[in-house]
Amino acid sequence: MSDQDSSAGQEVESGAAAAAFVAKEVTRLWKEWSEKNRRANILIAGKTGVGKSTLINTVFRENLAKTGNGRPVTQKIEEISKAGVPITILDTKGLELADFEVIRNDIISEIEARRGENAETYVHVAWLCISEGSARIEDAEIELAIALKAIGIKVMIIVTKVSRFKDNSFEKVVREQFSGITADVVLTRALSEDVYDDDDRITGHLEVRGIDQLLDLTNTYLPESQRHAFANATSLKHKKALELKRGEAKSVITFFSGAAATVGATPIPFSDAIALVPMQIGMIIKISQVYGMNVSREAALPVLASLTGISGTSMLGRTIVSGLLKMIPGAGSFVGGAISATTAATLTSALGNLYASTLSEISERGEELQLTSALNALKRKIKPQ
Ligand SMILES: Nc1nc2c(ncn2[C@@H]2O[C@H](COP(=O)(O)OP(=O)(O)O)[C@@H](O)[C@H]2O)c(=O)[nH]1
Ligand SMILES: [Mg+2]
Repeated sequence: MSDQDSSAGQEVESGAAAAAFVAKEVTRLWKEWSEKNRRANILIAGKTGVGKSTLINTVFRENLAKTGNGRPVTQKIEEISKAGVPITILDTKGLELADFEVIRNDIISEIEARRGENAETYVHVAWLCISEGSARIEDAEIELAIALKAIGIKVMIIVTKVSRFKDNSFEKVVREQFSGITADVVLTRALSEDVYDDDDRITGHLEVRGIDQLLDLTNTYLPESQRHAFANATSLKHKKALELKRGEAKSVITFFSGAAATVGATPIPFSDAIALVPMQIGMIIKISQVYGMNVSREAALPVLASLTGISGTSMLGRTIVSGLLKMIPGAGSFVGGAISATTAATLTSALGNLYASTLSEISERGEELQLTSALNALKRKIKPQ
């Protein structure tokens, strides 16, 4: 790097000590963020075959019901989760009338057991699935909705395998029967299908539908601290998912630029430049994760370093920050190793916004998101001054 960089800040900054500082700071910020943003847990109930697994695979990324781990919690409830996807689905096998009592008691006591000390396990919302084709509503379904409501769970009725989205007569019946019990009724079609005439000729095509509305409503019923996890877990196949992810990326940027603004307020044994590195690493990783990328802290550090065209860890912080300052027009300057609160925040949010819009554009093109190529695209966006 240039002479200007080597004269900035302290002359002697041991790479190892700086790296240790960065790691510690990333961990601290990570913890602070994680205390505000927690895992979301959704209960999904309904008769066998109504389309619960299909719905889970459509709504969430990575075909969650298919590829996730299913762990039997009780005889009737299975817990579905997957490493890196911050959502847990409690899938109730069947809702068969013969042993309805057992199933209902199982569900209610499982929900209550999850209300212990650990807020990570709470059930936040319930999706009660009823297939349009069943054409009737069972007393058991209504009873379950009442029991869930009684213990404070928001219940959404999901009508599955819907053929008609306008003037659906079954929807009217559902709304009537569950009036006053449920949070809302959503019509869904989780699989696309061809339409045939009497002679088996294809006469039309029905697209997946209703998922955007399901995402939208579920998001509003979730507590605020679960919305980040929910946005993360949703599949980019859906327009609404991209919208939720964009919103969550914004809150990541606000959080980390806020943290960046406090640089200078806390004395550290290095130049301010190094103090910014944890914010930027944390921010890049969190934004990546919102978009469903499996990026670890360890993986992000060298890639970020390569973004600024250097390798190795010595002088990492200063090099990254001065590199970024050069790349982001109008971010301010970095004189003598000191950065003002405004410059630190502006720099961080400029980087965050550019990165988030890069991911958003890649997603809109339907391309796969991958850290190195995403960061390269970001780098191409940032014009040198
Ligand atoms: N046509 C159509 N079939 C669906 C839809 N959702 C589920 N299915 C089919 O219904 C069957 C049962 O679905 P599944 O998700 O296993 O139901 P679960 O027992 O409630 O988990 C499967 O053959 C699915 O392919 C849908 O929206 N449209
Ligand atoms: Mg299933």
